[in-house]
Amino acid sequence: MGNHLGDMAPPSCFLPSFQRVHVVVVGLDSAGKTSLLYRLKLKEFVETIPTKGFNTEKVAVGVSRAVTFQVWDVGGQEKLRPLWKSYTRRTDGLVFVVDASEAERMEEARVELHKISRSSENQGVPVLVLANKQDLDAALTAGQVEKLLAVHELSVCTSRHVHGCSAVDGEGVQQGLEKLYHMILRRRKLLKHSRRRRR
Ligand SMILES: Nc1nc2c(ncn2[C@@H]2O[C@H](COP(=O)(O)OP(=O)(O)O)[C@@H](O)[C@H]2O)c(=O)[nH]1
Ligand SMILES: [Mg+2]
Repeated sequence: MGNHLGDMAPPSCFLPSFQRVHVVVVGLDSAGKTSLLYRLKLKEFVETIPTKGFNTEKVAVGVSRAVTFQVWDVGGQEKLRPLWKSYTRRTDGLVFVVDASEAERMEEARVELHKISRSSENQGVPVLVLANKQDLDAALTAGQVEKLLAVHELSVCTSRHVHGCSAVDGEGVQQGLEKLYHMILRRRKLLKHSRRRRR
């Protein structure tokens, strides 16, 4: 799967739109972000190469596949993480992917999750944590991942959900994104109401 260059300007079609749903997938290197993107796009597991910049695809979400998400998958290596902010600017939702079989990297993941979610532009942006690689015996459950990432310590104005999944067999991927979609809709409604009240 082709990698786009990381130093390209973030896309201009990133502006908020009520027709489109923009979602950015971040997380440590090797968590399975690109595999999840192509599982959603192609409905199969594909071998990936480490992402140097980003990949982006339109994917259909929901039981009826009625909602189209533009999903941005951003490289997770340490040197690429400062770029996450450029992609999450004005995003509708954040997907934070963790390799649930790597308990020893949960602390590193916790730090990055809190950093990106707390950044000023992402205040209140709904967060879906995907505890990926549930097909492996060593995988921690969604509940265990939730605790280790201290998800309850995210800002109270951030709706969040932790879902177990596997890019290999596709379990839990669509369900997780549907949950994110509902959180995004709820936030849009709240923002609309508060704008009306201010007028
Ligand atoms: N067992 C298992 N391996 C996975 C899964 N998702 C990704 N991988 C593997 O994990 C490695 C990193 O995946 P990749 O999608 O490139 O991770 P990224 O760096 O987060 O984009 C690859 O060897 C994948 O084949 C999964 O759900 N289960
Ligand atoms: Mg990748």
